[in-house]
Amino acid sequence: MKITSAKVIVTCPGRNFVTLKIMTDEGVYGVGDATLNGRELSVVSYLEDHVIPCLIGRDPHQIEDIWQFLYRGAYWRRGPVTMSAVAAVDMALWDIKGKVANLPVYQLMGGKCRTGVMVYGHANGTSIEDTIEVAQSYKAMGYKAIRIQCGVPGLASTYGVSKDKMFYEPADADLPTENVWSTEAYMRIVPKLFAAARDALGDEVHLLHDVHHRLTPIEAGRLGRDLEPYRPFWMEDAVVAENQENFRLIRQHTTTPLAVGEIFNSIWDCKDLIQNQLIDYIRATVVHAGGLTHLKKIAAFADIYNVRTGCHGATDLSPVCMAAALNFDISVPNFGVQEYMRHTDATDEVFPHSYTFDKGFMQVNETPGLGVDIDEDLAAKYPYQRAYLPVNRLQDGTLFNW
Ligand code: GCO
Ligand code: MG
Repeated sequence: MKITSAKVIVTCPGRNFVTLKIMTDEGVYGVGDATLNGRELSVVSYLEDHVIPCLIGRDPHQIEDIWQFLYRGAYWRRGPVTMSAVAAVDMALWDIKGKVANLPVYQLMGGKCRTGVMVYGHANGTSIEDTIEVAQSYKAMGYKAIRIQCGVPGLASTYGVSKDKMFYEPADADLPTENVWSTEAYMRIVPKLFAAARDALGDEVHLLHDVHHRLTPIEAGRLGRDLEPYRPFWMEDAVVAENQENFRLIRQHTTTPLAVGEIFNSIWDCKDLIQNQLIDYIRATVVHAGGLTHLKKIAAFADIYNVRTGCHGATDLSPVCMAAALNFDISVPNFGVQEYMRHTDATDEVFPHSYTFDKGFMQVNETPGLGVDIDEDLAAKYPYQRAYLPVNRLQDGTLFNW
């Protein structure tokens, strides 16, 4: 079997998605997600100019060898652009292998380890009351795990809080919007949000929270401790993760479980945090961490240290990535939870898929391959629109982490 051609499809059914489609001499094709929010066209160029020419004529069954070729063979390793491109190829090749074998990809990765994939939804609102109301509606939809984020008094806008209650999309302008941040105000409101949420939602639902890289380690230690009485499932991205020593300090001050890694792109970003048991959940995800081939290795390494998976699953990860993630989640022993933000109807129409949601769990179903496709005619109706994530400043104007 040989790869005969490949193409990159960019579409914007409400937000931008980049998809790689690999064709073979046997007529079977595979799809892979290559979306990197706010930097989409760099991955398009990386694929078109530097990856696709190297794929033609190769045997699509040699997934590991092609992965190694693209990773080691570039000489310049890692980084979000490279690893998203490698991931797209990897996903498409697993899709092809599954279709040829007439099996869903999870069967090729060892079969089901569980009956369904627990997902968490996003409840957000400008006030605590609004957030609780939305969280109640998630609970009513059957969600067992809910991320709660609310507006911060005195700040005009905050990450994680959107106008549309069901579809959160932070890449909102053709040049970055500027947000303003106050750590003090944020640290005052979050424990109140958790107290109200536990009270209103009861003991059983898992409550999650994303700090979005905003705190120093000692502030994160404090927030983690303040949240302990409400037993959060996790506190995510409490600090920036470039200096991973940061997490040691947080660990000294709180037993609130820690999650990190949505912006990690290889096992080397995860290694020290995992082997020193400084985190509880690793959020590396299929599209940004080198595909299923690489994410399997990260998960296997994490398993040794009791770290569980919690794959990133925001709306900027296309249904192709979601399908791949669900095949991964159902088959990996140390699965924790999967983020699921739901795509809009327009996106779901461009990417027909077989995965389904029922009572807080997702099912991958039995479609051979990844179980997802792209409707190219429909995709062509939604041309690319430049969109950036916001930037963030402190109240005195200092540029900060978004
Ligand atoms: C999350 C995230 C996202 C990111 C977004 C950036 O936990 O879901 O932090 O909402 O901000 O994916 O592109
Ligand atoms: Mg996050």
